[in-house]
Amino acid sequence: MAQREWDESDVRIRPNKRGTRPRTKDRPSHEDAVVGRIVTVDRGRYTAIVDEDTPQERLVVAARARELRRTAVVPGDFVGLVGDVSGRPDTLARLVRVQERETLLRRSADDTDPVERAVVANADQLVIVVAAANPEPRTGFIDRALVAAYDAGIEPLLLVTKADLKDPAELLANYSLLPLTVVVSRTAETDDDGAAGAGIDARGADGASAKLDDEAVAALRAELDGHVTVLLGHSGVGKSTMVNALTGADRATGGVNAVTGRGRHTSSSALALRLEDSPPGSWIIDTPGIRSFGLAHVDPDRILHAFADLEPGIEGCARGCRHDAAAVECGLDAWVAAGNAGEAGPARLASLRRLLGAGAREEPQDTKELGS
Ligand SMILES: Nc1nc2c(ncn2[C@@H]2O[C@H](COP(=O)(O)OP(=O)(O)OP(=O)(O)O)[C@@H](O)[C@H]2O)c(=O)[nH]1
Ligand SMILES: [Mg+2]
Ligand SMILES: [Zn+2]
Repeated sequence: MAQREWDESDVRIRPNKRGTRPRTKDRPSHEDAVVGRIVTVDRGRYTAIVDEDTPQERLVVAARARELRRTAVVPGDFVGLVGDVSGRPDTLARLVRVQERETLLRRSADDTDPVERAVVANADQLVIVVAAANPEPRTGFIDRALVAAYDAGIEPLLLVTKADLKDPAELLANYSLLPLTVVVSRTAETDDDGAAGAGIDARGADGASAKLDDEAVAALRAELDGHVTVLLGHSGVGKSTMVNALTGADRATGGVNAVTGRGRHTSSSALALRLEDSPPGSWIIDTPGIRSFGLAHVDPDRILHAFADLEPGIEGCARGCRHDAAAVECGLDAWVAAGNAGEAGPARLASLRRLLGAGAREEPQDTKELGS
């Protein structure tokens, strides 16, 4: 098989008495490597787009070189590729380098798990996706995602789907004082013969993706030009449905289990898709549904930045105040009680304190790929 030729071990220059790992100075410089943008990762195979936006543009599938065994490579990464980079069927290139990242969106499995998982690299926008209903939205998830976005230097947006099922006004009241762009989406009005939109999870008559309201899709689309945007949310909230509407792609979409209220994890790996008719470099990345958003990797001092509506309230705090539930005379209590953070203030403060109480202090160790 052609694959055999490019076994990872061919990175090794010559047998090394002390083990199989090459000494640094023996490593090839790979100056001839071509650069590609990773669009998807699946079971150890890395698919990159090479010579993007040129007539030579192609997809190249690669295996990670042995020396990168412990390096996470995720969609959005720019990588160096050597070997057979023709992109012809059944060829396998070798991924020998990961370029320095502008941003890296990370999460941990839970707040005490020090192992970070890399989600996507080089995104400059994060669309936090929640459904108005089915599955029920959770402000805790949104707040965590906001923390992760700010921590990574990524601009967050909130997308509320399935507004045809429930008015999201109550949910959105929590975020009215944040400088946060919100897009609300729903299915298209059904015509009299009711082709689409039957049942709580709308499907096309052909069983394909729900037909979404054009205006809602256009509203999100307007935020995406010139950006690399990642969609993140629980399973079943409609990420892939939206990506299909934005790109004309045909990502599988699935239902939400009526008993558990959970999606079925229809998408199993992240996929970056180019936005046609947008400036070059405009990409949207669909990700598999995630259950939790652990923040073990985030310094607790940075959590407050995701609560811009509360942040001014710490002026009344004693020096060194941690603003957490154990803090005595934290200025935030008076600030919120005086109505400075609006009606949602008490809920927002409670959410902040949940995160401050949960934040692990341990140093993260390894970075794993999402889902591993
Ligand atoms: N009623 C209604 N249903 C929707 C809407 N958007 C998506 N759906 C339905 O919700 C279900 C789940 O959609 P998906 O796009 O597969 O959800 P996902 O977020 O990609 O899920 P995972 O891939 O598992 O993470 C599908 O049956 C969609 O047709 C909407 O605005 N309204
Ligand atoms: Mg999906
Ligand atoms: Zn305080």
